Amino acid sequence: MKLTGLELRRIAMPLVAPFRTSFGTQTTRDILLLRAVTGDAEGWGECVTLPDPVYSSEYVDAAADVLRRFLVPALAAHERLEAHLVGPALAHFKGHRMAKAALEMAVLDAELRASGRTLARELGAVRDRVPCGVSVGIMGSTGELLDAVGGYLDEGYVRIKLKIEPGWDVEPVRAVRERFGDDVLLQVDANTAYTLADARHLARLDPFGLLLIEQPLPEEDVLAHAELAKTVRTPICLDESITSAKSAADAIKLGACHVVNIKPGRVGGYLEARRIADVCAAHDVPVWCGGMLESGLGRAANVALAALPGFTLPGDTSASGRYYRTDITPPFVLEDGHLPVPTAPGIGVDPIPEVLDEVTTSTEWLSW
Ligand code: OSB
Ligand code: MG
Repeated sequence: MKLTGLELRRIAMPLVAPFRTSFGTQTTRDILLLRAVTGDAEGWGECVTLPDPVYSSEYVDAAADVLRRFLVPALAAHERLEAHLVGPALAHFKGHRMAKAALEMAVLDAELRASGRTLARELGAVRDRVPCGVSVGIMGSTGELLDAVGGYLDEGYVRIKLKIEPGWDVEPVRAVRERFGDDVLLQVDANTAYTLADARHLARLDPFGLLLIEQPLPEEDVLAHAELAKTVRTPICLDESITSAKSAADAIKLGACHVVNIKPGRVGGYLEARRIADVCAAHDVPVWCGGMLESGLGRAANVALAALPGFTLPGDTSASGRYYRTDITPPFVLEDGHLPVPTAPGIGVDPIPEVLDEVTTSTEWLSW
C-alpha cells in the first residue's frame, strides 16, 4: 500500500451539555480528522487531542503541525506501507502519541477496507456488543448531578463514572449512593487533581464500594500511586500515566495500578492499545476502554477495542447522543445498555457527507 495523499479536516461539534472535569470545561469538541488516501482504499483517523494542553501535553494545533511537518512526510516516503509499520516509522519522533495514533488509525482503516477485514476481528474481538458506562462531569449542585445520573441510568447505562476534584468528591459519591443504591456500578475520575497528602481524605471514599478511583495523582507520580494504595482500599486505575505497554508493565510491577483505562490516542494507537491489553491480561489486571468525547469514527474503533477479552469492565464508550445532537456518522444508539460492534470492513462506519461538511471548519490536503 502506498499513501498518495492525506486530508486534515477540522470539525467543530457542539456538546449536548458542557462537560466539566478537574482540568476544565468543554462545550464544543474541536476535532482533527484524517483521511488517508492510498491506491487501494481510503481510511479515517480521529485525533483525540483537546484544544488546550490540559489533559496531556498534546493539543489540536500541535497535532496538526507535527502531522503536517514530520509524521505524514515520514510515511509518504514508504513504498510498501502497512499499519504495523507506522509505529516503527514514526518512533524516532518523540511523543505526540495522539497525532501518531490518528495517523496509524487512518492507515489501518484503509488497509482493512482494502482487504475487507474488520477492525474488531483484526484486534481479536470476541463479542458483538459491549456494555457501556458513562462519564458524568462535575456539576453546579448535587441536585443537578442526581438528575443527570438518574437520566443516564434510565437510558440504560450499566456503569456511572463521576468526575471529582477537591471540594467535589465524598459528598457527591455519598449522594449518588444514597439515591441510587449500592448495586450501581460506580467509579470516580480525578484527572490528577490530588496529591499524596490527600491520601487520608481519598480513603474516605472507601466505604462507598467504588469499582476504582481513576488517576488521582499527577501523570508522572507513578510511584506515589503505589504509596497511595497503602492508605486507600479502593482499587487504583491509571489513565494519564499509562502511555505505552512498557509504562503499563512498570506501573503494574510497582503496585501503582490495579486497573487500566486504555485510550488508543493516549498510547499511540490501536495496536499499542492491544499490546497494553495483553500485558494487563498477563498480570490479571482488568482493563476498560476510555474515551475522549470522540465522534462516531473514533467511537466505532473504540467499541471494537472494547470487545476484546481483557476488557472486563464497562468503558466510557457511550452512545452518540450522550455527546452530540447530530453525530457525523450514523449514530451509535444504546440498546439494553450496550453498543453494537461494527461489522463492516475497517472501522466499519463512514461519515455522512452533508453532516461532515456542515461541521467542517477547515480542510487541508497534503500530497507529494
Ligand atoms: O479522563 O477519561 C478522561 C474526556 C476527555 C478527556 C479525559 C477524559 C474524558 C472522559 C470522558 O472522562 C470519556 C468519554 O465519555 O468519552
Ligand atoms: Mg480519565
